Amino acid sequence: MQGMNSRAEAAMTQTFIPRVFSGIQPSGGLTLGNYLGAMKRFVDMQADGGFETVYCMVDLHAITVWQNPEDLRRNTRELCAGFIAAGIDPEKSILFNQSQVPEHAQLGCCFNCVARMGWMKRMTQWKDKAGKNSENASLGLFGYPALMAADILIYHATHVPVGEDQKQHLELTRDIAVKFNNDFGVDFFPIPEPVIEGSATRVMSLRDGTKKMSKSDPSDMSRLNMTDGAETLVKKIKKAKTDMDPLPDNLEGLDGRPEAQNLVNIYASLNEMTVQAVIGEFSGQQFGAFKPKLADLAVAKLAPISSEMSRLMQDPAEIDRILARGAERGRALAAPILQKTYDIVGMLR
Ligand code: AQP
Repeated sequence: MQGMNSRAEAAMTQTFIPRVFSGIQPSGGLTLGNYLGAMKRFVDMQADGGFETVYCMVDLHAITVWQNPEDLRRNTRELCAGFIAAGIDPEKSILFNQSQVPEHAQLGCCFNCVARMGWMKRMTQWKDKAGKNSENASLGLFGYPALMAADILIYHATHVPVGEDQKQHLELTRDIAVKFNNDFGVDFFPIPEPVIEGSATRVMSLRDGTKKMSKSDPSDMSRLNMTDGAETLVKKIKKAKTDMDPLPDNLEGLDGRPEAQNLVNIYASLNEMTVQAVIGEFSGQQFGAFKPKLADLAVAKLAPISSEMSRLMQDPAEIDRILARGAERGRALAAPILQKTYDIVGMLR
């Protein structure tokens, strides 16, 4: 990844170890949006070598909306299998589920007292997820961004790879770090940098190009799941909504065509090419011709990940061991940072 080393160096000059943190909720199956928007970056940053990398299945975030306990356990293991199948090496990166490192929740408790109600009320994810029925939404959902800030700052993480939808939460994390440092007159928490890169930072629903592809969308046809078999991937791409026009010969030709833009972005990201290059290759062709090419590409890139996930899922005890070991390593980093936070705040020990 270009520029990554210079970013790592910049973090070092601020005396913070260049460290990456990011998480994914085990709130359903892993989607292509999670993979292209987040997980591919996680793998790049692990490969970069300039960072320590900490990746987490954020189960405490998942329960901010109802989760069936058995499904949550299964989804957490499956997500862990997804991380490993996509290229996260649990020896190189620290990989665990959030609830096994209680320091996340403990620092989250402190940050609930730093974050302001007004900041939370402005979060678009809160407004979208709570909807019109916000009186009935959980307090956890409202406080989600303060716990997310704790996830990141409990490791003094300097860089956070995320999809576009998490940008606002990252800004709030930075606000919390600044306010804590100012309130206590310290330079304790780093101000982490979002890493939002690539041509698929916001993968959209296959049924509606104005809506984010999401694991919790009631329509399974709206998303590609990382566990979908070849036949399902082909069917979903074939049925994906598009318009009647051919692919344009310039980028502006995709303006106002969200579904077309989305499929082109997905192709570019899966094939590691620019959107411009995709347009160069397919300009003038109808989506009827483009979709089979996209489907072949999706099958070629995703099927190996999906089959490795199924293989790993056959040994849940091994997944549990990986998570427990990752949690132990996570705690070794998090515990001293929590203790120092408590000292700064004035807790006796
Ligand atoms: N459609 C997307 N395009 C690009 N990036 C995406 N991410 C999620 N959807 C897309 C990125 O994946 C990471 C993990 O997201 P998450 O699971 O913690 O929460 P989310 O953003 O709320 O994802 P979902 O799929 O929409 O989950 P539900 O339906 O449970 O709310 C983040 O970096 C996110 O940006």
